[in-house]
Amino acid sequence: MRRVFCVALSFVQLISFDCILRLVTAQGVCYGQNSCLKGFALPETRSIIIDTDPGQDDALAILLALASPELNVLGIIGVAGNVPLHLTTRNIRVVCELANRPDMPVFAGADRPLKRALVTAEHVHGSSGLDGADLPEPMMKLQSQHGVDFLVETVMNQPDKSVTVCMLGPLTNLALALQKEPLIASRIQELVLMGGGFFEGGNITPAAEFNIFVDPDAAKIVLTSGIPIVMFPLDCTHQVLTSQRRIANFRALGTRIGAACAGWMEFFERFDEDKYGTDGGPLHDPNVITYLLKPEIYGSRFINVEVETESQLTRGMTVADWWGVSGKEPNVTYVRDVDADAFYQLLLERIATL
Ligand SMILES: [Ca+2]
Repeated sequence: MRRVFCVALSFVQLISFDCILRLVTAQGVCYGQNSCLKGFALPETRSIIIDTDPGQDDALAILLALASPELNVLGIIGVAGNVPLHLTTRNIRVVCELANRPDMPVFAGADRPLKRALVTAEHVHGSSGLDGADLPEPMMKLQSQHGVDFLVETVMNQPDKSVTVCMLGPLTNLALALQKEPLIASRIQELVLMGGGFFEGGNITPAAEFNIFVDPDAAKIVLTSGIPIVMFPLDCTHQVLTSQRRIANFRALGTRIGAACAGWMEFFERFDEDKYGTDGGPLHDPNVITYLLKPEIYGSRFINVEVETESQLTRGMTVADWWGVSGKEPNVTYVRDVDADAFYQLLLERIATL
């Protein structure tokens, strides 16, 4: 009986939760996306847009999202960050093809920060941004629509508060989208972002984390937008370190994807091991996706966070009012604790299914 149920569940997953959702909604059973599925013994699906600047850790985050049936990835937008835009949009497509998802809509977004010259991080990620795995040039094409227009259009056209935005790089595209259509702020279900740091200090300057440092003006627009924000700062991501054992687990999958993940992590961690004196480097971006799948492995506090945009010394610093001493309204769920073993177990389990 149980086996029959599992087979039926797999079949149902194959025909897509969206179809079921539309069917159920059409019959007038319920109206909200999440509430609809609660009556069924199925995982809830969550529609997400990923905005990213791959980056080896971005690549792992994208693979995790594509491997997770609970997530419906509506599209992936590239932004200039770790490497210039023509490389981040290439790398997104490399990863989609690696995951056998050449159908995924991929868009080019902003090629520079709002007000400043682009700062990149080839010293961490290699000249391609995705060094460490030998993968072919992508065949799939970029969409012709600009990524910012895709973001605005999707949030405005999908049901209210049904789209979660996952930001894995500088926040330029979301800031441009907010400037173009301020109404998206009240329509986005949740914004989950990797960026910032307070207790750990910075990783590109003593005060600033890279994503926020590259475009602090965009970060200011986003942090003051009123969107519900969950933030993964260095204070959290520095706890999820790769290690020889964890990398070996990916290689032991015996798949092309497992080998690519292991190669990326080995490349990526060399720089961080030297920098931090640790065994392994922090895998920043996948936290944004693991949070959507297993929020219970994280610990957070709802606090006020502001970004410094002026100071030469502390530009891009995220000032986190952890103790509530400013009297300012909280605007960010600031994640500070993580169960690192549970994080790696989930990442490995899901990527093993690709
Ligand atoms: Ca990134």
